[in-house]
Amino acid sequence: MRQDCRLYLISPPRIDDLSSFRGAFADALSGGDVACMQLRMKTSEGPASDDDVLYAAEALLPLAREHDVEFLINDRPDLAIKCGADGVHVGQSDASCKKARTLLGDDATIGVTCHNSRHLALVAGEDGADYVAFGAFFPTTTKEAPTKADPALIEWWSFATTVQCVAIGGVTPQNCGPLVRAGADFLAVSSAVWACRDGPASAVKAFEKAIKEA
Ligand code: TZP
Ligand code: MG
Repeated sequence: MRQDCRLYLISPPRIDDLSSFRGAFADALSGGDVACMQLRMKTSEGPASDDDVLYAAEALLPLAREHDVEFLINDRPDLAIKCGADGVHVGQSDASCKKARTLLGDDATIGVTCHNSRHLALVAGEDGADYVAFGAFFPTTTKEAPTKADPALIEWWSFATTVQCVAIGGVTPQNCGPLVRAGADFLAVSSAVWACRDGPASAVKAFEKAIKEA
């Protein structure tokens, strides 16, 4: 049992109806423990406009605060500052972790995509990342994930460092056991929650149970 592994939500790549998505987010938060929400509004066609991201953040951030859930913005430290988010998640081709830290300050949460690379993760850790994200562990249609990762990477990381790690990519309540047992600090999930047939709350509940039983 790894009760210290927690759920990290990633928004759907497109939010066409913000009021309906706000309802889905509230539903997810009512389902059980959620550590974090990352607003990631981008598809293979490109990112949403800055205004749309800020508008969505304005609608969702108060809910996150109410539930003591960290609210992060994908890719853009500048937008994270503008909307008052808790931090940012950056990829390898976004602002560097160091730059994000300079912009956001010591108290901000900064996470870095490290694909399946020990080297990238060690560099991110050295640069002061609060967490590194590994993936994709399972097939996903939410993003064209460039790399495949294995739970052994998480096991090595948890043994080698104290920097937290996030497991991402096609994670579901049914397949998350090996990631939890390997020592993942967070399971980052999008479609398994937002596209759950029984609704987001039921998905969050199912993750909570799967984590407890792992
Ligand atoms: N990075 C690697 S896979 C992925 C991201 C953002 C998408 C995760 O979404 P899902 O629906 O949980 O596979
Ligand atoms: Mg990015």
